[in-house]
Amino acid sequence: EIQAIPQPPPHPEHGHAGLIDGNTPVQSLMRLARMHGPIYQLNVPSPLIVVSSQELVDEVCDTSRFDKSVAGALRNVRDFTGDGLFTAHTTEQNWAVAHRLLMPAFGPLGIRGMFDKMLDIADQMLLRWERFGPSNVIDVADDMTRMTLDTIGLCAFDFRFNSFYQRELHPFIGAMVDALAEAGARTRRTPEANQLLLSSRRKYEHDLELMKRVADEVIAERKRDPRAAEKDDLLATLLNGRDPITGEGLSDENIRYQLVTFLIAGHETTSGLLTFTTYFLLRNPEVLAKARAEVDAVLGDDPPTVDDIGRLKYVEQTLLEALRIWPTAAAFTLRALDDTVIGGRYPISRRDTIMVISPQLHRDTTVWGDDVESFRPERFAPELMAELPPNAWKPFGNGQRACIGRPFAMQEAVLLVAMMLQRFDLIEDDPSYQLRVEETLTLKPKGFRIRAKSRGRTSFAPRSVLAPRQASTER
Ligand code: FDE
Repeated sequence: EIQAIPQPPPHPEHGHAGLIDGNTPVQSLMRLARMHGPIYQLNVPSPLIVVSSQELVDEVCDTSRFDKSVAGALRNVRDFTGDGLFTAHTTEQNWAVAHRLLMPAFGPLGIRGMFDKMLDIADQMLLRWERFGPSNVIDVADDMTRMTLDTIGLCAFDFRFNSFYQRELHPFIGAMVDALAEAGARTRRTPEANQLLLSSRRKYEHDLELMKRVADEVIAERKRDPRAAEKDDLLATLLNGRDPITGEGLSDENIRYQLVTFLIAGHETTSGLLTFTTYFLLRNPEVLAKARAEVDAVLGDDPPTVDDIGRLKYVEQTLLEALRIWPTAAAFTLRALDDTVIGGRYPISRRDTIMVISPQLHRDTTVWGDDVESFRPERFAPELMAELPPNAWKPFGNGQRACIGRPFAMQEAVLLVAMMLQRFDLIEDDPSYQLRVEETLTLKPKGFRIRAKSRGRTSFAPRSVLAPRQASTER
């Protein structure tokens, strides 16, 4: 029988929008799900249908009936990422062209080729931890953000942000964080208010301009590089690639959008993932001990190699479990291709926006059991994973619009966690720290600090990084 989708009672003055805390929208939506169940509708003012049970999410993940919707905050993010991969509509020609062009660069082979660069940056961070010694307090989110920005910069664009040689985070990060926040805030104001708030508007325009400038600088540096023709990284593909189907390349404007897209998507989420994982490892000493034992067995005293990554199974499981509890890209939006009914009774119009709240999905007790809040990487043992019902774990989104950077992010994260455990004993700076999840479209633990005591294994860099020219002279 057709039934209306439950609607929470609106806030007396501000309607449904008044039920959402602008600083923590995802956590507000999770709270509403706990109160009103796995499907509810908010009119903000257009209908937003929030789903969070495995059963309903499985249904809306059917790509023959539903497609990604670029709605809400994401539509505003188009102000700076345009028809780049993340914010393009699936129907836009540029999505399909860029998808075909960039998939190989981020596939298994492409990622293997980035290993030495990932090691280079990870080593910069850990060398710094060594040099500053065990009394130095490390803001984990801050360092992980430097690490992931430098990694995407070097791997995708052969561009060094050199964040570990600067006191402040690169200005791109501030501009990005503020612009993402404003893109979110704008959905909660009327268009008139957005026009009238002059100072926010100027700041937003300034931030957008800054991101554009960084992208242009990266491109200009490549164009000046006498060895540009030898490079085959993501930037080379963007600049020179031709779509095998249409024979087309990307426009200058679209290349800039892709650059900003990869700089944002390629670091913010992974940085949060690494910070949450560090937090969970420190709060779960038995898990930490098990991960450490694996790292010592696989790596011993040697520098990690690309083939070690696949052997660090339990380390990988800790990351998958961190992504279950706090998936850092916490929501994705869909629309029905035609008017339809889900759950056998809830009518959905083509005009509605459907939102999947992944952290709530990942707390579906019918899938994960009653201990959904406990950090138990054992859940992701291969034999148990094979038994998971479909679409129960969605930290990387869905279907053809799922994360293109997944293998990249996982290789980077496994490598970093392994190197960190190989070389340091980690100590929480403030054991009374209470997890605070900060939201800037992505999620991150706020104010989590540690100290790192060297285990006596010192820095190393792979031969290819120390002597990049050697290989060619040997030929
Ligand atoms: C995408 C993505 C997604 C989906 C979204 C929607 O649907 O809306 C998700 C959920 C994600 N992604 C997540 C994530 C997490 C992590 C850690 C990451 N991610 C990472 C990364 C890195 C890189 C480079 C990236 N990432 C990128 C990306 C891109 C480009 C995209 C879009 C795709 C398409 O085509 O659409 C994504 N990513 Fe991520």
